[in-house]
Amino acid sequence: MLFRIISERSSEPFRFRISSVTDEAIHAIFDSVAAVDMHTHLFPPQFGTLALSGVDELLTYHYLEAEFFRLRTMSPAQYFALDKGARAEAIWDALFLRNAPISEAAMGVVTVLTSFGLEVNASGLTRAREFFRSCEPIRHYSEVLRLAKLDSVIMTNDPLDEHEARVWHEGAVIAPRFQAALRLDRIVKETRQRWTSSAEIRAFLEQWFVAMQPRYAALSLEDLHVFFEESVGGRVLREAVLPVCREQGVPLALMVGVRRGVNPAIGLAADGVRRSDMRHLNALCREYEGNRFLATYLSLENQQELCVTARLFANLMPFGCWWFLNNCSIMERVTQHRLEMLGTTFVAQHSDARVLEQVIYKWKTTRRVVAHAYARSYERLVEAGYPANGAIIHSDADKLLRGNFEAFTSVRQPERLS
Ligand code: RAT
Ligand code: ZN
Repeated sequence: MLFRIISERSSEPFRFRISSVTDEAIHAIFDSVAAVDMHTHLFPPQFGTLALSGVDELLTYHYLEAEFFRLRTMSPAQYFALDKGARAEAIWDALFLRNAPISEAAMGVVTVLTSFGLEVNASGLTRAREFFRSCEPIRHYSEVLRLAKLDSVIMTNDPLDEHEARVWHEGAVIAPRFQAALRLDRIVKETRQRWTSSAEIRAFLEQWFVAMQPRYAALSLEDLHVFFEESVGGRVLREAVLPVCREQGVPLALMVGVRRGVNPAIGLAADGVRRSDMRHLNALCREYEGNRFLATYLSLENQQELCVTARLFANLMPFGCWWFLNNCSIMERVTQHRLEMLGTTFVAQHSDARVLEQVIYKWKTTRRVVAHAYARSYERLVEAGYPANGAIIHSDADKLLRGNFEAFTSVRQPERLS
């Protein structure tokens, strides 16, 4: 694809020559924009053992563990009886030396190692271990965020996790580029054991909103019908979560379509996917118009309906291609479709990284795929007669990778509880 880009603003910081550019220029723009990673499981070093980094952690990522079990070289029970180092060695041998690491997650490890000048070969694991051991943690964090071109990273923070709660209580100064997202899964699940009234849960949430200053609160679930049920979970959501989020001006992120624990034997990889009934999201956006919702759906079948719902409700922001959708081919298709249906009013992607260095490969892929999808639409736009404009492309890239999330989560509109 080749087309001309005309811009009156050649002094823009992204600095590309405005006279004749290909979609390479669009890729360069998407590559240059600093992103916000709005959903990860990363922690800065202040969180001690929760902050995962290095080759053994990369290899024992649950996405790879699931692929390892497919090979049937070892049962899950045998695997989980090993220590972390031995698990990493088994996966390295099976998925990287005996087979081509062709899957998205396996290829990602290759990308990470290559970005540090490391190779995948018989001595590669030993070398990689030496390399990561030699890295000074704080400097290494900055270097990884620089390589991934991330402005900031949003964590997943569970106030009921004792280790985490201790760090927050001790008042540790959290690295400024790491921000909180208050995860509600356990709070909703364990309500009955812990609290006796919605007022108590509201007080608990309010206290943690103050301590964490979360960018959003988040809940993963199989389906949203629970919001409308006469159950303990339903009441907590209606009487505590929704009002507190509204009052504090904090969006609620809904991560929908996960079936937890389908095969518990394989640990963190145990979860599956199911298609959801979109009527509940429609009802939530309509009946709770004072709330803002970020939403991501795990099932490919739900993607079009999510776009349609977002066209109906401006208090809904679709985000990312979550987990089993975070693959090149699906991400491209979903992003293309969102551009066609929503313009640039969505958050293109998050990494879901659990191990620090994963942001390097996940963001490299995201930038490439989102730029590609955008370039395809932009080419048609230029063909339709629109004068191509570098400044607008830059601003669109910024919205998709950072700005839409920032704008949607920054508007604090305090309201009184009724
Ligand atoms: O993508 C993942 O790593 C999953 O295990 C989940 O963490 C999921 O993203 C979630 O946040 O529940
Ligand atoms: Zn996640």
